[in-house]
Amino acid sequence: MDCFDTCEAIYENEKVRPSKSNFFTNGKLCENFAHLLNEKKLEQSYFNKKEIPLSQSLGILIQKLKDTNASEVLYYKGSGNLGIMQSSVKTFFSRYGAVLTKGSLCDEMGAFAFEEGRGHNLNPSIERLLQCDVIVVWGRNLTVTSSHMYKILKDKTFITIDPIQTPIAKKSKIHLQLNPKSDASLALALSRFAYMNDLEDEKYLDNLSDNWEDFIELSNEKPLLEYEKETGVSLTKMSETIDLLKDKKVAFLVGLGAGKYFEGVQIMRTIDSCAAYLGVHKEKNGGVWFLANSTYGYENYFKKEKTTLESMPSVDFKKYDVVFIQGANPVMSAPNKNRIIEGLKKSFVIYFGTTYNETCEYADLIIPSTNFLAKKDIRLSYGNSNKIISNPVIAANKNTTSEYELAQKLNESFGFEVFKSEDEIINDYANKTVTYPNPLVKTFNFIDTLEIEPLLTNKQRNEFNLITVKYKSSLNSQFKVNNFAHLNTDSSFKHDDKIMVSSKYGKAEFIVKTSDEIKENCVLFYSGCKNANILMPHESDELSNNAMFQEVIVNIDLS
Ligand SMILES: Nc1nc2c(c(=O)[nH]1)N[C@H]1C(S)=C(S)[C@@H](COP(=O)(O)OP(=O)(O)OC[C@H]3O[C@@H](n4cnc5c(=O)[nH]c(N)nc54)[C@H](O)[C@@H]3O)O[C@H]1N2
Ligand SMILES: Nc1nc2c(c(=O)[nH]1)N[C@H]1C(S)=C(S)[C@@H](COP(=O)(O)OP(=O)(O)OC[C@H]3O[C@@H](n4cnc5c(=O)[nH]c(N)nc54)[C@H](O)[C@@H]3O)O[C@H]1N2
Ligand SMILES: [Mo]
Repeated sequence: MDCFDTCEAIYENEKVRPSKSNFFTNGKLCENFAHLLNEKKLEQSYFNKKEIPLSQSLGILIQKLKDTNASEVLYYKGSGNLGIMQSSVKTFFSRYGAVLTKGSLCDEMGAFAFEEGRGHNLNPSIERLLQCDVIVVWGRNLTVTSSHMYKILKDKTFITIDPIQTPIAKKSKIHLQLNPKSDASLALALSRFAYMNDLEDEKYLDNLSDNWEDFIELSNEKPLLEYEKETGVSLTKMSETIDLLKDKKVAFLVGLGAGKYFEGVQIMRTIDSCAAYLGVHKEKNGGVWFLANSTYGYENYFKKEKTTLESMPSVDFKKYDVVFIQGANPVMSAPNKNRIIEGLKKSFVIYFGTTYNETCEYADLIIPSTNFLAKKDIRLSYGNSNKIISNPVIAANKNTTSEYELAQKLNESFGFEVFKSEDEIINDYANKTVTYPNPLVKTFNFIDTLEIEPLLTNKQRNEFNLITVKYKSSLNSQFKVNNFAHLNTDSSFKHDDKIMVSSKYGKAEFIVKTSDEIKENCVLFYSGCKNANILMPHESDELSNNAMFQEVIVNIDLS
């Protein structure tokens, strides 16, 4: 599945059990793993909503691709399954000449930012994390989205930076409950406090970078009180934070939260610069952990041919005659839901996945993918350096096909070179030992200019910042659907009120749930909320082709 921990299960006496030998899984699986096992699988092909045999659906697919100009075909892959073999289909479509996507609905702004700063987006080792005293959880819902990792770290001292009082914020020694989209200001202000407290190691910084002083100058451009106003965090709390970090081994666990905006890359770079300035990359210190590049150092068996690329969040389905969707549920997961549905209605949609999801409603052709229990794959991790081989433990349903089988069949049908055998590819990944640069961060390019438009400055009564986060009992749009809008208890709306929420992208009704955990100027929607994505912008961020789910102000009225 798509999460940090890459947990591992074993199959014994026809039962799936958590692996005890896996350091992260450590004998426990999360709720979502159980949901994955219990969900209703797609076991039949459909054409125009009518059941057809698999051979026929594959025949229709091949004919359709042969009859269509490749540049009128869009291949759209989601992250329903992050196994390496899943990309085989993408390689086929690139050879065929289809349009592919670039960027992501997820983490590209961070990857882009970290590469600008230190030349790569790699996580330090787990050993380095374990030796840290203080963990700064920056825009990351740690207990929910990395529940295994949290269990390993639970006795550490935490500092959480999040507009929401998340479970990890409650367990933290300090919670900086900042205003949404004010993270760059907070990162600058914290750096400034570190500077004023002589925390910096000049000799180390001179070695690391030739522009660290420009970063400190940048942090000096505004009076501290300005930072307090922008972030909503008191200077006393900022100063306490720096006191707590002093002479400690520090890890920054950074999530998506701070970066879901137009200037997401600049914001993430400022956070990364703050961490570097504090010296977390020093030899005996911690580092910065994000959703790292998991394929670093491996041979890429599924290279893509050069072809046209469209930005993932803003891709317009209606521009294409044929849209092939694999392992994704754009009707629920992509921003500007109404636009997505309009687009799907106007093109020939082929859906290739394991379940009948909301996107299937708009599919002309549905091809069922083999369940993970019945296909071979290998999963690398963006959260740690684990690699897990997934062996088939049950027989595949005869009406389904795996990604690798489909890609090979398409290669053959179009006269393209077939791939090496699954075993050969997977064994190569399994046997390869990857070595990371040492030290991991040798040089650092600090951010030295910033241009960020604040979002909600003069809040009107019914205006709110939109926050959207992951949910404990679902994986993005999978497993559990709801239609709740979460507001602060003191907002003018009451628990169970029916409200109309609108933005410049659309409007929809929701049921209110209130709690003290939500910041007063925010409305929160969990991923998997039925109508939330109606409200969100489909435009790409400034630099990285990433979605910017939270770059929007919404209005709320009773409905
Ligand atoms: N149970 C579960 N686990 C998952 C997933 C799931 O759906 N369910 N999804 C997986 C996927 S695809 C991903 S990408 C990862 C993501 O993992 P996370 O990055 O942990 O996921 P988010 O839920 O996006 O959490 C972002 C956090 O940022 C906070 N936040 C929102 N706006 C701001 C802001 O302006 N500034 C700051 N500092 N914080 C802000 C939110 O309140 C939230 O706590 O999780 C993975 N793990
Ligand atoms: N409102 C809101 N929207 C969000 C987010 C949010 O926090 N809030 N988070 C964003 C993020 S970080 C991400 S990563 C995206 C994720 O968005 P998507 O990539 O669309 O992922 P899912 O919604 O999990 O849907 C994945 C689909 O893949 C299918 N699938 C599962 N396993 C397999 C398999 O083995 N093979 C094939 N072919 N299909 C399979 C499942 O049936 C499932 O319906 O959503 C984004 N959208
Ligand atoms: Mo994601």
